[in-house]
Amino acid sequence: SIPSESRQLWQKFGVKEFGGKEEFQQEFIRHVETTLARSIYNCDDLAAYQAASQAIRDRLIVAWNKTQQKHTTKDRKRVYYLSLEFLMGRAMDNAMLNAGIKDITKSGVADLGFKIEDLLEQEPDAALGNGGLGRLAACFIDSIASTNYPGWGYGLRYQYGIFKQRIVDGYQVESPDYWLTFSNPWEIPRYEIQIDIMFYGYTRKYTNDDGKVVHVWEGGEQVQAVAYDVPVPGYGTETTNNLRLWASKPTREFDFEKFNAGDYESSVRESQKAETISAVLYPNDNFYSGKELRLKQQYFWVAASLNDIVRRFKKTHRPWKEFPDQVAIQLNDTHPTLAVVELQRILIDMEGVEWDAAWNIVTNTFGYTNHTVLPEALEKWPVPLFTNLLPRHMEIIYEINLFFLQKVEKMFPKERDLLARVSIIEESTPQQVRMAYLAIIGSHKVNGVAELHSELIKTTIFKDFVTIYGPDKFMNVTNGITPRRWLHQANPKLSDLIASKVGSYDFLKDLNLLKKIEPLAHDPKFQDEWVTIKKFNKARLAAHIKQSNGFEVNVNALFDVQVKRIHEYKRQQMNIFGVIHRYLSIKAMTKEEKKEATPRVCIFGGKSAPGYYMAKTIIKLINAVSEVVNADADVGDLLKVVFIADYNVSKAEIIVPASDISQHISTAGTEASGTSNMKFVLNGGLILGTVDGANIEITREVGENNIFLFGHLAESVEDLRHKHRFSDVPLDPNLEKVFNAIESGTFGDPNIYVSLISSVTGSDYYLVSDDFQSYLDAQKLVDQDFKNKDTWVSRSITAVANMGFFSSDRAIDEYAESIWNVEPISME
Ligand code: BZD
Repeated sequence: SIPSESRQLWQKFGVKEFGGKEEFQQEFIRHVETTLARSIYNCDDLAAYQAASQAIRDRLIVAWNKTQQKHTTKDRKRVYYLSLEFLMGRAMDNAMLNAGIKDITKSGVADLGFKIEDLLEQEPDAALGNGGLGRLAACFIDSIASTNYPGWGYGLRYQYGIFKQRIVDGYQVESPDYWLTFSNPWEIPRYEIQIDIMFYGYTRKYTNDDGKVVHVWEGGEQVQAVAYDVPVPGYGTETTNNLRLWASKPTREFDFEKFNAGDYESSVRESQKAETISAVLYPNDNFYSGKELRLKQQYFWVAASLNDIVRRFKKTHRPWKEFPDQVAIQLNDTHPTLAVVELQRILIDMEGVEWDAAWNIVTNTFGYTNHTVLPEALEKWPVPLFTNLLPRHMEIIYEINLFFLQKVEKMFPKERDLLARVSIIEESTPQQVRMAYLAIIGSHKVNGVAELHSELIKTTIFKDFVTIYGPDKFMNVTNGITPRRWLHQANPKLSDLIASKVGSYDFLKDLNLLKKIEPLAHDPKFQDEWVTIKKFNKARLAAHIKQSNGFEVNVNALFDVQVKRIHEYKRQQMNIFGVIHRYLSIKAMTKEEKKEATPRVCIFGGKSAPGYYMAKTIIKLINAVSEVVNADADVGDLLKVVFIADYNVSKAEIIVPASDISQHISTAGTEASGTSNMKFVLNGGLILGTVDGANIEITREVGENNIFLFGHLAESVEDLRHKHRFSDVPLDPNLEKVFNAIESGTFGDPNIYVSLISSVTGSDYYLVSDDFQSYLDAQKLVDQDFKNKDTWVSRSITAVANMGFFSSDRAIDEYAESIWNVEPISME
């Protein structure tokens, strides 16, 4: 470290926070001229974005360094959030906001000839996630920093994020999202942090001089993990935490040998192979496909992260039993479950800790969050594949399973079936490793993400484990969203209006303060301002639609939005069938009736997994309906159908504030929580939804009058499915009319939709027909209620006023208190 006589100099010239606009401008120009090697003559918006982000980045790094130093000196327990996905979106606006330099930058770049909005548009989304799970991780690390918890995220630095979606001839077409073309100013490469990761090979054991059996794993393939750090600034605090993303690189020795031997080609091939590990994000959400490369990704990331965490712990020279007092690790779904096995392996094979002591440490360290009850989403790895890739881990899993089953047998000696049901190994051909069971057994707490979901996991997929461990191991932490991005950044006008009424922006840190606007729900002036802002946001979206889809939509129409991953359980098919029903009704209307009708713009958006045929068919149908309806002169402004291509975080920031109604209409019991439902309501839209996921808690908070609920309840779903399987259930008559229209070719070649229709006329697993009438009734009510502008706006205000609970800050406090046992560290 630096000798004390030199330190003054370091302090004197250390990078400081911006004193004002001019210092920002100076830094901006310095980066244009040196970092980018450009000048006043060739600085376009992209270069200006890059220079501005470099200037902001420098400040983030200063805060980052300070925070890390503070956390190291304080030496308190940290939390590590392991997630294969962090769907961050753009960083610049958030960085300016959280660093408190938004005004400086905005007017700073304006003086220099740029508009801040244009610069922000230059940034590609960091789209390292599929949907809700990845976005939740992004909201959570924002909240961990904003509430001053010492916490790091660990993930993979994919070179390709979620694919880009185009619509060609009505179909989804995917192309790669290479988001690193112009380099990424928001990451700090840490080439010095390199960790060797092994795969394949074999295991052997021997007895050492002390008579102890030692297990050795000799890997067959080695790659290196290189760290890239992304600073995560908290809002209204100096705390800047770290998101560490791993990239895979070939090991130098390995490369060198072959190269030296003259085998250039295979040397290059091998090194490319190493890089493929972290190359691409798997584009499935809520679907498991057992690909070896995916398991490799999981182990690569888990092993690198644990090595890092353990190294940090060892620096403190504490005894191993104190590990769980210093480290909490949260498993975001089962994707990082190998961490349980890897920590056990490090402790027993590398550090010589006894099995029981090690296992105690492991289980006290981990918590596991479940995000789904859908059977097709539960990870199960074939034992042969697993054994080949990770032979030592497989042995340890067998051992964990043996001890667990022995315990269960002792507790329930008469229940032979129970053992087979809860075994980590499923006795199928081939055998499978049930990752969720391993995660439960290896953690001290298991949580669901909304009340209903947390109850469901206890009574269905994890029922036996409640019998074994008792109910206290299982809990609920309802999801939340960060109000910084999802209110202030996405909807600055609404945020400003609220601030002007409640006296400050403190609600962005304590969302319960929104309650203060409730008395204004019937205040005509406030209502006017509220409505004006909604109109503005609708016009902003309409401009986007004009640009991307090429047609105008009427901003006075009701904007009805469903944007999320396309999945049968989310029931976009029911929505588009409803749109067709509306279209047919309009066609049958008299002139007088048309005058009374509520005009609607039905907006869809979302990606389908590339291999998900049914989801792709739904996209095609939406686009086919859009084409017919939008061109039909009989319909005019009464109905427009829009599919917004390539839905992502930055598009969500435009779409969410513009909704009057948003749809969250999953079959009851299938959507674990949903988080966009929270975003829409926070922005003054009302929900049309089923009694599912967080819709239930949103209803409790905002009041039954301020949400449109419909459909069967979760408790009836099983019976209904049973009926479909074992008797003839007549198709809903309105749905039949819709199907007749599709089958008669109203929306193009009906052959395209045969399987989509028979999924409903057949077993109707998602109960589209059962819920259809109730859905149409709810839609009718929406149409009627929207005409009454006064009540509509007061409902919108009341709903927003009661959304405080859904801040991810609250969710993080709950995790910290009841699972992690970590405390905030103030930066003062
Ligand atoms: O997680 C989603 C659930 O479907 C939502 O109900 C919930 O609100 C969010 C956050 O808890 N799950 C996912 O988004 N899941 C995935 O994206 C995913 C990705 C890979 C593999 C399995 C699932």
